[in-house]
Amino acid sequence: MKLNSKLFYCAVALVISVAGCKKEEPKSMSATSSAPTPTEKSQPTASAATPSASDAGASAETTAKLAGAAWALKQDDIKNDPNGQWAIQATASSTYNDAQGTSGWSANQATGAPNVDKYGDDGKAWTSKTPDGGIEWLDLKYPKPVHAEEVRVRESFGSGAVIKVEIFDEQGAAHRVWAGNDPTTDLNYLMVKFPKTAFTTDRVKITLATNVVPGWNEIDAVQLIGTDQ
Ligand SMILES: [Ca+2]
Repeated sequence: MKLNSKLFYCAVALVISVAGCKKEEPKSMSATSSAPTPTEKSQPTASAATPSASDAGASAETTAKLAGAAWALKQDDIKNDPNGQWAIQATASSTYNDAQGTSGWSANQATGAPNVDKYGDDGKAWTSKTPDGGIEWLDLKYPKPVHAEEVRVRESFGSGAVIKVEIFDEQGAAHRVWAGNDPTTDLNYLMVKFPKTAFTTDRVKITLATNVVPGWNEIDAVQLIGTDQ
């Protein structure tokens, strides 16, 4: 009996100490394991540029949460931008599986408001016939001609392959508003800002070099920002 109760207390003590250890371990582990998250998802942090996100005292977890909230707010702001329009028609250099009409990955999957919720291969976005073939383009039409000042390309997979953005004037002449190295990563927008155009436009063309980012490069939606005047 005595031995049994001794054993019992020993066991209880052991359980408590183990439980104590267990509690502490995940805590310190979660701090280190969540630390890489903000840097891993550097795009939302960088594009959000929220001063509070870089508060020295903020824990890694808080920073990640703030970055997540900033990302969500940005998505919402863009979706509801009163000067923003989503495409109503689109053609492309090629489509996966030669998709036509509104089939998955067709050019038309890049029309309308964004509808891809998660970074990854998704038929609700446009992609080209081959993943790494090289130059591909997406040509989009908008309901209302505007004096444009920005184009926002929502990339949903294999982000970072856009090399050029053009808009077209009333005479159909192309005006290059951006060319360069696309910094987009994850599910996010390439935001191309430029001085408001004197002409009006209702057409945007996005050119990609699909070979620069291995795998499928998908575009969920493209927004044209501009005003009547
Ligand atoms: Ca889409």
